[in-house]
Amino acid sequence: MNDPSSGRTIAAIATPPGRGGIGVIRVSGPKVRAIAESLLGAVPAPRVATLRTFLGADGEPIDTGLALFFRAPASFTGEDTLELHAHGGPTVLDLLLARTVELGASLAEPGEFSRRAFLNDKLDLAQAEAIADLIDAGSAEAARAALRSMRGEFSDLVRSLSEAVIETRMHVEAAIDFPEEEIDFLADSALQRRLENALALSTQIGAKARQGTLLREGMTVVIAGKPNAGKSSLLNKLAGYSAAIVTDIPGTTRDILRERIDIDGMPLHVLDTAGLREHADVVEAEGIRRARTAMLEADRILYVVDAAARRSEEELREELATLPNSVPVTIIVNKIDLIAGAPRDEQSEPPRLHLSAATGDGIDLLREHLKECMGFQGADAGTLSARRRHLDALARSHRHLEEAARLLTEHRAGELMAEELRQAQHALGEITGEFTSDDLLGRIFASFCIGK
Ligand SMILES: Nc1nc2c(ncn2[C@@H]2O[C@H](COP(=O)(O)OP(=O)(O)O)[C@@H](O)[C@H]2O)c(=O)[nH]1
Ligand SMILES: [Mg+2]
Repeated sequence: MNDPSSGRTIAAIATPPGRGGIGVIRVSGPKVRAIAESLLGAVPAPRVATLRTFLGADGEPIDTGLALFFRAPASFTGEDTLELHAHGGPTVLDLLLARTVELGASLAEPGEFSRRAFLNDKLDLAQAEAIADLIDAGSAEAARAALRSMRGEFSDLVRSLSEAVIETRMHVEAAIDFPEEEIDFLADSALQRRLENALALSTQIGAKARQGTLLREGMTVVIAGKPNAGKSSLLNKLAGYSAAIVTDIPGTTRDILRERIDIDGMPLHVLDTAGLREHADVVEAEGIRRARTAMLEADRILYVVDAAARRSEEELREELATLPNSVPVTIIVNKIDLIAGAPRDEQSEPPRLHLSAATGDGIDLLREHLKECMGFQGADAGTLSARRRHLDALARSHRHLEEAARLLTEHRAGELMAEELRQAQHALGEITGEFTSDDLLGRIFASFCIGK
């Protein structure tokens, strides 16, 4: 183990503060056996729950409860570990914790158990992060996704990509080793195929990870469209109260309004913006500028059009063309009540929903649609949990792969390609924690709870 603090034996109350049926103290490290002998009279048989009296310094009982001993390396942390399941009152747990400290343990830092598990190769970094995500999950769907990642499904995908990159890199390095045949090696169509496969896999994993992040952090949705299309009315309907001012005067909304909305436990950040039009006054023009900036940072744009103010498909296409092309769009055909239309979800590309923000008809379709966009696809869709950090690393890796592909087709530059591939591999290693700085590890684990 290369953790400088690993010689310590750590202890913490692993259950949340307050009163409960039981409370759990967790102890891990080299002194666990000695602590167990003093506190319980003997080290319990490994992995067998045993009813014990927990003894104080004077031999007086503090509590009775279950003791569970895990022998290294067959424990969560990989070290000797003891769990004491006591009665869940703050005084009892504090006394027990103080007793373990008297016996040589020190108080665990946030995430220290998980950190040890990581350092002892019990789990990789993405799996450790998924534990925290599971604990923090705001919906059943998010919890399922976190569980899949915790079990290693996300890491396995990243590793398969990493292996594809390594194979490609080996091919390129073989070429460099035989300079006189380098061009032939690099011209091999197998290499081209390897790179293409790696890029395809990278795109696929990137999409999955992105979905996972949305599920965890919630997605940011910007409502945009022309003045009076009903953007603010839509925000109000989604929020369930009158958050934004609605009038029939075009240009009512100027500043951006933000609302956090929950759909079945999944967080959604909805931004209402100034209507997009030309010839606005100074204030409104600033609002429009902000609307465009917000759109650039959005996970999705809801582009609202007025069903009653007929526009040709051509016009609509022109309007859509002014939106940032990197952000997915859903078209909201609003005010169907004015044309006696029925709410519906056109399964088109881009998706198009017909609804009325005034009557609320079709809002349920929009909620379902947004849930789907966030990765809520039913119980066995296989969504994984992921974090921004993973997305960043995947994006960097992808850029290096693209650069490698460019170097291959345009220059047949083996050395440069090998370097790009090495960097792609390195970025992927950051996800699983193969390559990470102590600094980053510190930051990640510090955000965990105590006792985890
Ligand atoms: N009939 C009808 N009127 C609507 C609907 N949505 C909005 N409006 C009206 O359209 C006008 C502009 O609405 P508002 O939400 O302020 O539009 P914004 O400028 O896009 O924010 C207001 O008079 C609203 O009452 C709708 O679904 N049906
Ligand atoms: Mg408005």
